[in-house]
Amino acid sequence: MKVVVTVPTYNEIENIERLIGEILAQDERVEVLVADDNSPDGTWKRVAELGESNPRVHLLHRTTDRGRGRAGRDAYAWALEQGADLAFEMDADFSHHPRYLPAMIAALEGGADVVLGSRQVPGGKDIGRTWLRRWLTNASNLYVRIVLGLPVGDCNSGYRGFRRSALEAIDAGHAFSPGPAIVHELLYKASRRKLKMVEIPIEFVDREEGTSTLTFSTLLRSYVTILRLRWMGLTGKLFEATE
Ligand SMILES: Nc1nc2c(ncn2[C@@H]2O[C@H](COP(=O)(O)OP(=O)(O)OP(=O)(O)O)[C@@H](O)[C@H]2O)c(=O)[nH]1
Ligand SMILES: [Mg+2]
Repeated sequence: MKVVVTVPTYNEIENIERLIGEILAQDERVEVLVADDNSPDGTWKRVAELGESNPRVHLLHRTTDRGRGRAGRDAYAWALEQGADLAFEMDADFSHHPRYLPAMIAALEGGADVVLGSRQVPGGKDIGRTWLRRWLTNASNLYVRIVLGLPVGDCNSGYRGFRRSALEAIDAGHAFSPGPAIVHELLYKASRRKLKMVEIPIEFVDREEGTSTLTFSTLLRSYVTILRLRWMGLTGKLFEATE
């Protein structure tokens, strides 16, 4: 069985090497794909070097069309092309710890189509964030859950895994969200396809190294995108749109 763990990166030089090491240590079937947008700090160079000596490490070096969503889309397309049976996505900043991967893999092997690393199920936690950031996360989570009618607790989780059939059912390789809203787009599509979703509790730890790419305008834009997603779902356009 082939398991691909994809990691979108932008300026994650402080995290990437240790992260890759810890991901690979979780399960010998795992391969890593880093989808880097030509990070000025040279994250992609480090990954390329690691890939030279380790065939389980792969780099998707993107030089145009920068974006968290674009990188995610291309990473899923790559995983499908390479024949992955299971594909995961996680952040590079250790907010999503690799130690949860075995339980997430087991959930997919046990029959789930989609698995989420979740802060919003018993045992899940949000650590090291300011109350304001936690409040923002909770409020935005509630908003997304209500507007899109999602059957899960943690709608904002970017830590997730899919069976191949699920990725195909939602056509993840052609996701249209350019930015972080790809997280919601794919979840909404999965729910519209009635895929079986399972949440695994995680302790979400705030970024310690590197800098955040989250800005207020990105946040606002993603609220509008949620409404757009809902509109597309209502008008039957959700699965027609690509880019
Ligand atoms: N390829 C690519 N990856 C990105 C881009 N923006 C962010 N990322 C990566 O996406 C993941 C999530 O981004 P974060 O900066 O951690 O966003 P966040 O978790 O909302 O905010 P902080 O943890 O506070 O920084 C990280 O692995 C980033 O390196 C981008 O434009 N292109
Ligand atoms: Mg982060």
